[in-house]
Amino acid sequence: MNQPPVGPDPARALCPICLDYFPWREDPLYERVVEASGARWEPVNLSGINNAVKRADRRARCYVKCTNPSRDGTPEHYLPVSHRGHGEPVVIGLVGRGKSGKTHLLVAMLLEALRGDLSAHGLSFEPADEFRHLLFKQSIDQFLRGKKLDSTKDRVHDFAAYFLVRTPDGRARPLIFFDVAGEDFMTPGLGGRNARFLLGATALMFVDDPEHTVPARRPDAIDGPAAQNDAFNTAVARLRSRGDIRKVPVAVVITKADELRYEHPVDRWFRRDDASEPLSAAGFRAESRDVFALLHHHGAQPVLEVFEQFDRGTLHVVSATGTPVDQGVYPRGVRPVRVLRPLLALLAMTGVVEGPEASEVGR
Ligand SMILES: Nc1nc2c(ncn2[C@@H]2O[C@H](COP(=O)(O)OP(=O)(O)O)[C@@H](O)[C@H]2O)c(=O)[nH]1
Ligand SMILES: [Mg+2]
Ligand SMILES: [Zn+2]
Repeated sequence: MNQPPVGPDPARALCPICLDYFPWREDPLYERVVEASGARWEPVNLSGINNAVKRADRRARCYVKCTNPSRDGTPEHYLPVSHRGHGEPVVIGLVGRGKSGKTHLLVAMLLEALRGDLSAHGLSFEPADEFRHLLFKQSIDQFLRGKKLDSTKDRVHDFAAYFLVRTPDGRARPLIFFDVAGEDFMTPGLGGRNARFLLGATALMFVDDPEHTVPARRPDAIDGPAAQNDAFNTAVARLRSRGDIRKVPVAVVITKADELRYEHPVDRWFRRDDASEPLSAAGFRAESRDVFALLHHHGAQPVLEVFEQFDRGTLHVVSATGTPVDQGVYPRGVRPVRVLRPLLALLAMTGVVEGPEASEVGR
C-alpha cells in the first residue's frame, strides 16, 4: 500500500513569495555578490570543493532560484538553501495599518530572540538568510542607536526575515516573517501580489496601536476608536479564499502600549517579564482576557472582530521602544516591553514549542 509522503516533498518546494510549487534544484546554487557597482545574484559551483565540511558550510550560505512556474510576473526571487531539509516552514505575516508599529515590533522581537532571550523555553534562533539578514541588521542597528526606523518601502513581495528556530529535541524549523507596509497592502493591481503572502501564512500577527483602539486613554485623544481597519479587512477577505481561515493561529497585538503604561490593566502586564516565566496557557489566557476587556470597554470593534474570526488566538499589549519617539530619535534609548509574548504564543500555536501547556495556548 502506498504511504502518504512524510514531511516536505524533497523534490518540490512551496515558494513563500510567489506561492508556486517549484522543482528544488541545487544546480546551480546562487550567491549574492555585492560590489561597489551594485549587488547581483551569481551562480556558484561547489563541486570543486573536495572537503565535505567546507562544502557544507559554503552551501549553507547559498540560494536556490525560484522558477515561478506560473510566470505571474513576480520579480526574480531566491530562497536560502535552509528552506529545504528542515521541517515545514512557519510563515508569520504581520498585518496592520500603516504606522501601526509593525516594523518596530518585528525588529524588537527578533533582536531579543536572536540575543537568546527565549532560551528559557529551549528556543534558539539563527539567521538563515545572509542577504536579507544584512538588510534586517541595518534596521536592528538603527533601532539600538535609538533612531526611528524608516517606513517600510519597496520589496513588497519579499519577506523581511528568515530564521531557523531550534528546539530542545534537536529539531529546526524555518521561520519566515512577512512585514508589508500598510499602504501597499491595500494597493490594488499587481494581480494582488502585495498581500499574497497571506495565502501561504501559517500564522498571523494583527497589529494596531492605542491611537486607533483605546484613544480615550491617551491624554491628547480627540476621536473615538477607528470604526474600520482596512488592513485587517483586506487580509481577512484575502484569507477567505483559502477556506481554512478559522484554523490559522493569530496573535492580536496592541503595540506602542507604552502610551498606556500607567493604565490598568496594561500596568500590570508591563511589570512582568516576558520571557523567563515557564510557559503557561493560563498566563496567556489571563493577558488575553484583560486586553479583550480593555478593548471591549473602549469599543475597539475592528480588533475584537478580527480576533473572533479565528479559533485559536491570543491578545497582547507590548511596546517595541518603551518610550515615544522625539523628533526621529528615542532620547533615552529603546527598551522593548513584552515583545516576545506574541512570538512565543505563535510558536506554541504552530507546534514549534511542544508540550501540554503549549498545546493549550490560545484556546
Ligand atoms: N511610543 C511608541 N512609538 C512607536 C512604537 N513602535 C513604533 N512607534 C512609532 O510608530 C511609528 C510607526 O512605526 P512603524 O514600525 O514604522 O510602523 P509600520 O508602518 O506599521 O511598520 C514610528 O514613528 C515609530 O517611531 C512603540 O512601541 N512605542
Ligand atoms: Mg513598516
Ligand atoms: Zn517563487
